[in-house]
Amino acid sequence: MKRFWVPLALVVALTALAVLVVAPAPTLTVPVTAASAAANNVLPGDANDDAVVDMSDVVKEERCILELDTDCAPGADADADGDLDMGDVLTTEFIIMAQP
Ligand SMILES: [Ca+2]
Ligand SMILES: [Ca+2]
Repeated sequence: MKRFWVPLALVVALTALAVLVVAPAPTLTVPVTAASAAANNVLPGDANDDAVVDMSDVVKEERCILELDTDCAPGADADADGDLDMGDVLTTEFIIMAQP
């Protein structure tokens, strides 16, 4: 019986891996109605508009992406591409990690 389950488990694992590798990643993009951060000379990543980029901005961006908040500052568009998505969250985290 074990001879049957081991190859079956291997096939299931490889199929799941193939689905993860081949399938395109879902995208979640929420347009930002305010102009991008670069256009307004605002602090990139400052989603809550307190003139500091910290983890509260990451939380704010995530809440705006999930439409739990609607008052994200233009700095939420941290990568200045005109929309708010997980790329901005990552960019904000990179900004935070680059701070001394
Ligand atoms: Ca902030
Ligand atoms: Ca963006």
